[in-house]
Amino acid sequence: MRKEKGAFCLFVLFMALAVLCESRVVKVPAGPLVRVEGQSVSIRCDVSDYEGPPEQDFDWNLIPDGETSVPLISTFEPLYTDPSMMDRIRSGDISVKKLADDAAELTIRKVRASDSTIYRCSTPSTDSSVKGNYYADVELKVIGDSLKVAPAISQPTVSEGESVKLLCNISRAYTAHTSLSVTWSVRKGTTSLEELLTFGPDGMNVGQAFAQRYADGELTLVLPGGGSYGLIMKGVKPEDKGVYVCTGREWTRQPGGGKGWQNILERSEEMGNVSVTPLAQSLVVSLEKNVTLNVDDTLNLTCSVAANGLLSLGMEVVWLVKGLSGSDNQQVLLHVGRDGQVLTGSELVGMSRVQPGTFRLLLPKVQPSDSGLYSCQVKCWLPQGSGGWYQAAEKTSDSIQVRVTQLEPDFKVGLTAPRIPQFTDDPTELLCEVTNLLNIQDGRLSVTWSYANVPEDTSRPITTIASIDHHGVLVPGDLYRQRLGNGNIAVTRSGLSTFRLQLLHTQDKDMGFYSCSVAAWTRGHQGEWNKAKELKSIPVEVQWSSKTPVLSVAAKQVRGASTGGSTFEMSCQVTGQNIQNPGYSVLIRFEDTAGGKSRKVLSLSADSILQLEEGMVPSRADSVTLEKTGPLEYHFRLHGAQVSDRGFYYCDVTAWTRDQSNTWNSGVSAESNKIQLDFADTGPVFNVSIYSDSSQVTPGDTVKMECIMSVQGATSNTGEVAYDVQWFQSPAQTMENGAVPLISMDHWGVVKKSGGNESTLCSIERTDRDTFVLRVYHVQDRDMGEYYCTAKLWHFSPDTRLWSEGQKLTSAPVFLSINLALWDSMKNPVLYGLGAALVAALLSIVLGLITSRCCFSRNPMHTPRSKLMDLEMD
Ligand SMILES: *[C@@H]1O[C@H](CO)[C@@H](O)[C@H](O)[C@H]1NC(C)=O
Ligand SMILES: *[C@@H]1O[C@H](CO)[C@@H](O)[C@H](O)[C@H]1NC(C)=O
Ligand SMILES: *[C@@H]1O[C@H](CO)[C@@H](O)[C@H](O)[C@H]1NC(C)=O
Ligand SMILES: *[C@@H]1O[C@H](CO)[C@@H](O)[C@H](O)[C@H]1NC(C)=O
Ligand SMILES: *[C@@H]1O[C@H](CO)[C@@H](O)[C@H](O)[C@H]1NC(C)=O
Ligand SMILES: CC(=O)N[C@H]1CO[C@H](CO)[C@@H](O)[C@@H]1O
Repeated sequence: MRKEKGAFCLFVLFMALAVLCESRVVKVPAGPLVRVEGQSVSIRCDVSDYEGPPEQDFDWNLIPDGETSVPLISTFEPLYTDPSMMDRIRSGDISVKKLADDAAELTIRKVRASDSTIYRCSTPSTDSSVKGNYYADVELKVIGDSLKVAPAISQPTVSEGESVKLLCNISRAYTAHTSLSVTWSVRKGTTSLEELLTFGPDGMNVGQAFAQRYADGELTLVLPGGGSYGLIMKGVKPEDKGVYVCTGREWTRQPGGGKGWQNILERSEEMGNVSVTPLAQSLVVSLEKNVTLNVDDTLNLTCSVAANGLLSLGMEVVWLVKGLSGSDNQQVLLHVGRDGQVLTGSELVGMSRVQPGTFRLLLPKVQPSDSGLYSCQVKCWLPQGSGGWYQAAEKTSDSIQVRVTQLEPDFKVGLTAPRIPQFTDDPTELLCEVTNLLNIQDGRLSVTWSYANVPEDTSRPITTIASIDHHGVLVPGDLYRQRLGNGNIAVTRSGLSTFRLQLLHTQDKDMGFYSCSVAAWTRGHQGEWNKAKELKSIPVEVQWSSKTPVLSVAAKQVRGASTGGSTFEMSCQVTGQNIQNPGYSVLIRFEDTAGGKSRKVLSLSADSILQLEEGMVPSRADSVTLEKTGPLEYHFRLHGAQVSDRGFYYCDVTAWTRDQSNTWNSGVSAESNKIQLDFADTGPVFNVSIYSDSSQVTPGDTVKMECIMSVQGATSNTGEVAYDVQWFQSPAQTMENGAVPLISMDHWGVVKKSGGNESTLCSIERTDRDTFVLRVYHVQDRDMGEYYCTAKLWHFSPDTRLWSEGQKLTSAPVFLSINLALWDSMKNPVLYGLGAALVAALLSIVLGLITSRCCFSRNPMHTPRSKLMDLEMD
């Protein structure tokens, strides 16, 4: 049957060949076919241009060495197979299948390495003649699975904007007839793989999502060769984070010589996690510490930026300032763009880029209004795409405090005491000196003096003595107002920086601690004065041992008056202690009885002015003296002590000190012991003397004779003495024999004349208290003779209020002589005789002068008697 059929086929073939001159063509795919062990391979075999029946048979043989042929399988003969291959045929591993009359396919389900050989497809001839080829060979190569993918990532953590290199090494053992491809892809989160780029086997393919970035040049393929494939991804962004996967594929050409590729091997390896640190996370913007500047200084602030990938960053810097008070708004001081262009800001402010990431702000000539909280804001830009940028992060530094202050005045205060009192009432002088004065410019100083009685005790109030304010006005403290007002305390200023406090009379209560407090005042913006600094001196202690002045006076009797009219003397010795440069005034006081009423007698002032005090009658001024007889000794003398002077005398001494103005100020006083002046009251003592103005009278003249009493021991102003006066004309002896007085006046003023001789005419007159005048009228020769007066003293005792009789005294005699008629007769001869004697005397004088002249001799001249008065002329 087959023969028939074959014959028919051949016939047809023949016919066809006859018509077309055809010849048989057996065709298998072009080889070699490459398969990996275990993979399946199907080899199709076509036959055409044959004669005979349309249905053809196919035999597959193996040609291991090019000559021997090992039958493998046949579509026609089941027993065709070589026994060595039987098992695989039976197991169906190797099979053949008719695809059409003229096509069959050999399939090996799992190729083995040993399957690598030449496979021959042959068709038994149905042709009328042998024409064309009856078989075709194709080589099958079974290779091992040697594909290896070794990925590597340059760094697992990259910063935003940086690049990451995704490296993939692919290797395989067999390279002929196959091609490789490498694919980079990423899995973000749980989503499926996203392809970045595939290289090979023909050309390159970019994943859809990455097309733009590839176009922007952010994906670069690096092919160093040797199976190493790198992909550099630039400008990574946080969303690029994920697990990167590298897939290597081995391709073989599609059977049939088409353009397509068949993937025979594929291997994927996770390259690892790439985590992207956002720029915002690594960006640190900082400013330095707080600054304090003086006016006109330059503000110099440095803003430091730290970030990963600093160099590739574009930075936009904004300097912000906010006033110090909470209500102030933040303002932009300076805004510099990425390209260094100033977007906002005045010309005064400058910013420089010291080095990448370091910006320096300079603001010259700062004013207090520039004080504030400064911060620096940095916006970081990263390149994106072709020439584009995007803002990746923005950070503002902590603000620092800039304080602009005026230069504070500075100085030192020293307090010294040029004068500290040694005694109460001494002057005190304190000097408050300001030194090392800085930054005062047009400022001023004020001073406040204060006093405290204990040092450094805050619980005790400090008393303000006075201030000199910054206008130079003296402001007295309340408690010192009066003493400042009367000049007792002086607060002055000398020069710019020296202040003086003077206490003219330092009192015990002024002892304590004095300090001065100096304040510097500066002008504010509105011209107001502000106290910029105040410093207090260390207190100075004003202290002296407060010795109370002691004054004592000791009186001593120098001469006691034993009788009335005698002299009384006493001295006072003054002892002063703790009195500085004293002067003493001495007052003599008198008391009738010890402890009785005191009268002032006489005083000697500190300036040695003697004064009779009101307790002494002016008429006795000459009776008392007070003298300074030693530095501290005073001498009092009382002449003619009277009864009324009896009593107690003592010194009342006052110590005086001189103040600044040299006037005396009284201090302590002291009284001495009392010295008694006492004597027995013997009544007044007196002398009587007689006086006549004319001792030689001619008869008929009136003669005047005075009986003068001088009284001592009694006050003489109140008529406390009186006299019984008698005039006698007779020799003293006769008087003693009971002569009769010529005339008398008793102490009542009653005049009595002796009645006997009528011829003597006389009168008696009391011209003052102590003078009694006797006048004898028409003297005759019988009136010639001795005259004398007697006087008996009467004195009034204030104690007894009675007149008492005192001594009786007789005066010396006075002689009254009378020129009789003899004198008249002798008058002329005597005158002539005297005249002649005078001429002779003159002549002798002239002669004597001439003689002395001629002889050039000088003889002492006889002084003429100037006065010739002789009352006793017999
Ligand atoms: C990839 O190959 C290069 C050179 O061929 C080699 O230097 C590198 O270490 C390899 N990397 C890996 C991950 O094997
Ligand atoms: C990648 O990171 C994710 C979480 O960040 C983690 O769950 C995963 O296991 C990591 N994969 C690799 C390959 O390290
Ligand atoms: C700067 O000054 C402010 C305000 O006085 C203060 O709170 C801050 O601690 C200061 N900072 C430094 C670094 O001294
Ligand atoms: C600013 O301060 C820095 C140091 O902090 C210094 O090097 C620089 O010279 C200063 N610039 C000016 C203008 O003072
Ligand atoms: C009285 O005179 C005598 C003699 O001249 C004299 O010594 C005496 O002191 C006088 N007495 C008085 C109290 O004056
Ligand atoms: C009383 C008395 O004295 N008489 C005399 C008066 O004067 C004559 C003359 O001188 C005397 O002789 C008296 O004795």
